[in-house]
Amino acid sequence: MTDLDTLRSTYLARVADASDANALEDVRLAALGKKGEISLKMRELGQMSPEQRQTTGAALNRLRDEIDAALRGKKVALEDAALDARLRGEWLDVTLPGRPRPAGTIHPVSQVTEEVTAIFADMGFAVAEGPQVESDWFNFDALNIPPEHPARQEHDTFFMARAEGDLRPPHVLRTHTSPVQIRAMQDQGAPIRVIAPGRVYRMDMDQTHTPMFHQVEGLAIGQDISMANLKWTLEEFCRAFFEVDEVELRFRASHFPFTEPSAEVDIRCSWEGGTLKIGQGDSWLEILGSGMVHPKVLAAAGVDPAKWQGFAFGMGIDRIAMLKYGIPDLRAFFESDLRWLRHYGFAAGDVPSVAGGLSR
Ligand code: 2NL
Repeated sequence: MTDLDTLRSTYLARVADASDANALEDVRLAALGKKGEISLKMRELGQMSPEQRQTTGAALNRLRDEIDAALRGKKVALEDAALDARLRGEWLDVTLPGRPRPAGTIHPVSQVTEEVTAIFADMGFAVAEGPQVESDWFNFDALNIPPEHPARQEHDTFFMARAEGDLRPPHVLRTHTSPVQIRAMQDQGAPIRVIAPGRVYRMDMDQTHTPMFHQVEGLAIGQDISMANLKWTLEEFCRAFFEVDEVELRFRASHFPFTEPSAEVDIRCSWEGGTLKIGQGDSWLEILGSGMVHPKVLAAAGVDPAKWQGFAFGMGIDRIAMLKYGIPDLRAFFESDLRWLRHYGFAAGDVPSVAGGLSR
């Protein structure tokens, strides 16, 4: 093996072994740098005979080009490997969902409140809100509930504590959302169409009652609004809410201090196979109370009963949520059990609308 053959195999091996850019630069300097072995051999050409210089010079040029090509090739290979390593480190699976599913869910009470609001909004009812701590005038007197009425006794209503010596009547936790509608009539006058959903409080606690629950009341006052308008409005509501084509309602005469006449409303249903079906069957289910607003209530709210009349109704949101979504136990509604909330809760962003579907 000639001198040059040894140089070739030595440097090509060192190029192949270089593991990074610095090692490769060391190899380049050792071979092709100013004081590199190939460069030193080039310098020796000057002392050679012309024939020898020609053959050795050509061989040295070939060797220099060969090592130079190997160095360039290795440089590209090292850069490619470095880029591959970086891309592997920065790898992102773009097929994964961009946003994880939110951990929380919409409570059935919130969902049903939104559904009820969407249905009545479609029929021209605005939403009214008001305080949960009310004066006894707004909660009772304005609604024609007399001082001796059982609801006004100590053990049925939550009364707020008073300072000693304060002889004014105590405020109460509202027992219905009717006071919200009294305030709406005082503020806006007639004609008016509002619903008032919200929390209400009664001193009651058993299998089917919680001391706080949710109610939605509705009110429509005009010059000639009648029980017929009430019946159509409630039928329309039930069709939309229970998502059935036909419903049948039954009005039973009843009594409330704030309406005259008053009616409790049942909806036709069946319990076949243990599951509730609304719209057909041999059973009736009570779903709400209603009536024509009592003239004294209109007067208390600043609306002239000689000129205006209308209907009102009230129903339990928790109760209709249980009926629609097959939730068996009322008390679980307010226990904040995460498993219950995940099971009965609704996906955020499934905003109910009459056109787009209430509960999909
Ligand atoms: C029920 C019964 C009802 C009303 C609520 C009402 C409101 C005003 C005037 C007159 Cl401002 N009435 N609300 C009327 C009838 C029945 O609720 O069983 N609720 C769960």
